[in-house]
Amino acid sequence: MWRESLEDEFQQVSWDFALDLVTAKLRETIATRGADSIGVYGSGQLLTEDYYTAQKLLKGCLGTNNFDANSRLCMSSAVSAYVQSFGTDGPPCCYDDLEHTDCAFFIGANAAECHPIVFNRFLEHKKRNPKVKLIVVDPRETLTAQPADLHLAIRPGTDIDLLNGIAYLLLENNAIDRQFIAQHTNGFYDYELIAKHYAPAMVALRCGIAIEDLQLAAHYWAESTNVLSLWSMGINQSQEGTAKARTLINLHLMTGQIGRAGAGPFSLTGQPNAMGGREAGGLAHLLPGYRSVKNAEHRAEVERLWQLPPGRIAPQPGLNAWEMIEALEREAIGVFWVIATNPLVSLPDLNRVKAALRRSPFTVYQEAYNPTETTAFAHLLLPAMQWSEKLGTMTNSERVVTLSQGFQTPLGEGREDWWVFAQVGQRLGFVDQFAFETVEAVHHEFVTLTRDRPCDMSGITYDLLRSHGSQQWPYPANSTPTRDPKRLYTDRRFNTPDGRANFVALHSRGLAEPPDPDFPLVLTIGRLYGHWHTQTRTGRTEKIHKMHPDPFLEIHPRDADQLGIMAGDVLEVRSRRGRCELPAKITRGIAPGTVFAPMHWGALWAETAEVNALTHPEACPDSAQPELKACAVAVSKIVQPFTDRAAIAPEIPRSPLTPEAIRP
Ligand SMILES: Nc1nc2c(c(=O)[nH]1)N[C@H]1C(S)=C(S)[C@@H](COP(=O)(O)OP(=O)(O)OC[C@H]3O[C@@H](n4cnc5c(=O)[nH]c(N)nc54)[C@H](O)[C@@H]3O)O[C@H]1N2
Ligand SMILES: Nc1nc2c(c(=O)[nH]1)N[C@H]1C(S)=C(S)[C@@H](COP(=O)(O)OP(=O)(O)OC[C@H]3O[C@@H](n4cnc5c(=O)[nH]c(N)nc54)[C@H](O)[C@@H]3O)O[C@H]1N2
Ligand SMILES: [Mo]
Repeated sequence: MWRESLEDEFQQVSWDFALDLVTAKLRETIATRGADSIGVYGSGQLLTEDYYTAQKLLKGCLGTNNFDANSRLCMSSAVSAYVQSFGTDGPPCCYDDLEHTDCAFFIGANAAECHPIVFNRFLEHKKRNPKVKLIVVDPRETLTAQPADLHLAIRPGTDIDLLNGIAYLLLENNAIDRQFIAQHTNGFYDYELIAKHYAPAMVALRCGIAIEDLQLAAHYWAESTNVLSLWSMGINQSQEGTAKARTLINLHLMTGQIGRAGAGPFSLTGQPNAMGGREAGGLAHLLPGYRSVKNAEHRAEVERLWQLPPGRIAPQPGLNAWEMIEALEREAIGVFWVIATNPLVSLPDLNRVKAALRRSPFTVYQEAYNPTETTAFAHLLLPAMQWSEKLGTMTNSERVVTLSQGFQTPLGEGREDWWVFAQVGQRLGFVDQFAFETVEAVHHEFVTLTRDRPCDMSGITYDLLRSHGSQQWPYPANSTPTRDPKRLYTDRRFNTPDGRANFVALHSRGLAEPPDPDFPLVLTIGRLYGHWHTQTRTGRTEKIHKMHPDPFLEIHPRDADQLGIMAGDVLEVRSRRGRCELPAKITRGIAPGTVFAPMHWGALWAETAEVNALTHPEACPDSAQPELKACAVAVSKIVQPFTDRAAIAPEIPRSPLTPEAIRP
């Protein structure tokens, strides 16, 4: 569907018309402003083949690295931490480790709700082996924290204090692996100097926890043969996301807890194919096969394999997700192309995002559903098939590649995302580069580019996956299929030039926007068991709607008392950037001074409950991942419970509000 301007109604057009229009708009903007005036914003929900085809089109044929993905908001800090500590990306652990560990250290991860299969597998192991410990580090008493032996309800943003505090105690008790440190790492001396500043009393005070609990955490680390730490957004979504993850990796390096069953730092990825996106080069600084756009050899290899002239791939990283918004503000973008993500709910500082998108001369939105909050800001809507309707591969957190085989008849005129990129590529004149007849041909070409790379999967074919099931990389040509998972770094050689892993020596910087007298509370935002992100997929399901009918704000009774708030009161939540309205849920399950809201209710699903209207885009300098987990807010009551609430927050709808709700 297409419309000339955001004020017009959409009219239905043919695929031919739509593809010609995209091609013409791309040509026009390249001719007038250069290829860097194109911005493509994709998603960890694309299949690897979709991702790969887009990289070839943008980074190869068109010569702009302006392809970024919502994975920037999700796991880019984990990527940069692995790269800096170990030399390359790639979680070193495997899911079997859940059954070999003596101590699981979940930090900034509510796996009971967000990775329930992982979590239940660990809980079964713990039930069978009651000595196995569970430590959970989270400002909230989540479903993950409830069965824990130790829950450290730290203040948001104090993870590095806590981790350095644990390091202090491990050093003091000589519970470190000096031989491992000496033979396999660099930089320990500097880290030791830093850690010595983190005496227990100071750490406990900063984190808002008891000294005994800190000591117990260090004791569990010290006494366990195998410690497995599992982290997710409470670590990554921070202005010091990379530093947090690296400091966690420090603990594994100083105790030698890596490269064997049941031990290691395991980043839990969020989206189904976030890992495949990394392998295919789906961030603005990456190229396929765990390569970097900054590396001249990598660029030359990829140019050769893509049959492009030397120098075609630009040596500088492209615009990341937030930089694309800033470029739209400057009117430096001619074509903005959004695929498989709903940025009008999920990006920070939504009011700014909305204003930026109003300035976009041509926004293409390639989506499986209509409407979403983002359709209101698009000129062209391209209907996409989703995973259940199409064929292609995905990789999970333990590096296992699965062939996802569609099982539903595709709806309407939806098409595969890779097909759209290939069509546009051909229309732009790259006929040979996009001569793929099938998705299998795309896959075959992609795996060729992984040969001799850390994520080598050049031996993986669709036939292999069909006949032997999912396979784990590295899987070079002529490998033998197996269901036994492999760990990385079992030989204790890392992917750095000297084979040693790197410590980092960093002090805690805390939150980008700490609370102050005007905005005295820290808002953190996360997920609920039943909903998937922006509800496009879960909001229309009656059972899920019953499970989580309304958005809410969790607040501690102490804070509620001070503000005269009762359960069910409708609250105004304000930050420096915006406001929203949420019913109060009073609970001791959240640390005083912190409030929590779920991320799932965009403008289509509830009135005035957009929590990302409050958040800010301050990001980690290494990963550019924004601090979506914390901003300073003020909370006040606007309506008594249930009295004239309907006037302010009308019935929460079961189906989306009318598109009027999201008129740009
Ligand atoms: N049901 C469900 N499951 C999902 C998803 C979904 O939408 N719904 N989405 C998937 C995706 S893409 C992702 S990325 C993952 C996310 O999975 P998780 O990261 O586990 O989920 P979140 O709820 O975003 O955040 C986890 C926890 O971080 C805590 N936290 C906040 N600030 C801090 C802090 O400063 N330090 C620490 N240590 N913790 C903090 C929050 O209280 C929260 O409980 O889930 C995946 N799985
Ligand atoms: N404050 C705050 N903000 C957050 C987070 C947070 O914890 N706090 N979490 C961040 C994280 S980790 C993430 S991952 C994002 C998620 O945020 P989004 O990516 O915006 O969330 P989704 O609702 O998963 O959007 C994916 C869209 O892709 C469509 N889709 C599904 N499959 C396909 C396909 O195959 N092709 C195409 N073209 N479309 C498809 C779906 O219909 C859906 O509309 O939110 C981020 N924003
Ligand atoms: Mo995510």
